[in-house]
Amino acid sequence: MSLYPLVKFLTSAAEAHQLAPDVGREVAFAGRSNSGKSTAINAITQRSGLARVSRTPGRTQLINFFELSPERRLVDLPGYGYAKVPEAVKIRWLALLEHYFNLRASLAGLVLIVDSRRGLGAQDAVMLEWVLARDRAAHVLLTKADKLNRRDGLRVLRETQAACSDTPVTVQLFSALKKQGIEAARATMDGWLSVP
Ligand SMILES: Nc1nc2c(ncn2[C@@H]2O[C@H](COP(=O)(O)OP(=O)(O)OP(=O)(O)O)[C@@H](O)[C@H]2O)c(=O)[nH]1
Ligand SMILES: [Mg+2]
Repeated sequence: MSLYPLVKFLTSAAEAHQLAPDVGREVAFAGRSNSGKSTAINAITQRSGLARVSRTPGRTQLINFFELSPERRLVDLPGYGYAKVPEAVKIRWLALLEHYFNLRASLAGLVLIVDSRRGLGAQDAVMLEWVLARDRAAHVLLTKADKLNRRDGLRVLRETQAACSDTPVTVQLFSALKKQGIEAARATMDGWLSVP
């Protein structure tokens, strides 16, 4: 049986000392503000109300931890790239993210959420560099694929795969709305979390 529907909220962290205990394994979700991180977590866990989804970018300002089992977690990281956030707040978020990636022993892999209409951006590339530098796995979900026709979806997929071609990063199309790519995303996460 899948672990994902058993998920429950664990804790939120605004500062480094509030992170959940660094035990077992966890999969983190990062991406631009409004790229669909919270929506992807809800789709993968089949729990529509779990992570808060908002039309207002910058909604997830905390690191939110969700527990699948006592030593398995999903982590919703604060989105970056939202222009209206004050500079001082942005710097604090980035410092918290960098702290998280540098010190988190239980981080098994990163699911990088990228809006398929925008493609990989500079800050997305920084996230990939951080996790690859620490020998962690990374998988890109090109979200909101329902907003592209088939041809454009495949083009973005190929371009993103080409951009990651000299790394172990894997890429797929994803749509929470159309329930596209959910099984593939789970299969990748199962491997990282060592779910039999
Ligand atoms: N059409 C479509 N819309 C989506 C999809 N995924 C997310 N959205 C919409 O995109 C918006 C942002 O989604 P969120 O999941 O809140 O994005 P987020 O990355 O968690 O945003 P922050 O927490 O602000 O960083 C919402 O209006 C969602 O309904 C998708 O697969 N298809
Ligand atoms: Mg969110």
